[in-house]
Amino acid sequence: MISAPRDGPATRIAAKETWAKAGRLIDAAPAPVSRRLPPGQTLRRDWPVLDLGTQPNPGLSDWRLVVGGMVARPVQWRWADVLRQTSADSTSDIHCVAGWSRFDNEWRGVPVRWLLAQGRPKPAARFALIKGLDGYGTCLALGDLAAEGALLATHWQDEPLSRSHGGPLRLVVPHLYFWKSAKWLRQIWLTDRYAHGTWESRGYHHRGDPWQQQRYGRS
Ligand SMILES: Nc1nc2c(c(=O)[nH]1)N[C@H]1C(S)=C(S)[C@@H](COP(=O)(O)O)O[C@H]1N2
Ligand SMILES: [Mo]
Repeated sequence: MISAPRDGPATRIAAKETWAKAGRLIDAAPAPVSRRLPPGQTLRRDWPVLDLGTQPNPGLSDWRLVVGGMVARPVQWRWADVLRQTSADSTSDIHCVAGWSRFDNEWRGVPVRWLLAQGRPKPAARFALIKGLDGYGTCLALGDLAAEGALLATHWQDEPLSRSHGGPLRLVVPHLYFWKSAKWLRQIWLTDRYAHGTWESRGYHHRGDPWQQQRYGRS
């Protein structure tokens, strides 16, 4: 049974009209930058390029993305398959463990959740080993990889993602330090246990939450 709300739509519309006339919240102070900037970070406007010294340049005809390991239905996409998937926009801030942050990056790509739904992770799958074409690797908990806003990014600020920033396709997991966002994405391998990637094996944190300053160490 649906009971009539005590203040109906007309009352709510009237309230909003009053707020609009009064300019409610317009004069509220914007959130201070520090509330958007995690501890120890410095804001920059440019976008540094960080890699292991090589920038792969895959021909799109040979390009493949593989999702395997503990999945019921392994996925292998060609570039044309990527273009056929659901795409979404997501604006987020970059936080690099090296201490710089960059606000308001407009990404477009395939939601990671969509990709995982194709692969159907087995119940025992808990982590994902991510590999880039340059041999780079990183490891994420499946829950972090499947977070709202996590994308397989094809575009940045309405332009195809440049090769230097990981094009044609990179991972973007905005709530973790940027080293978890593998460039030149090649493979996602689901497992039941954590394994070190490139930076994790060199002392970087297994999770990397910038708000908790999870830069180094394993706990
Ligand atoms: N394949 C690959 N992905 C990678 C890296 C890399 O060297 N290779 N570097 C990581 C690190 S440490 C950071 S800070 C970001 C840098 O991304 P950018 O060059 O687009 O700023 O990519 C991450 N993903
Ligand atoms: Mo980084």
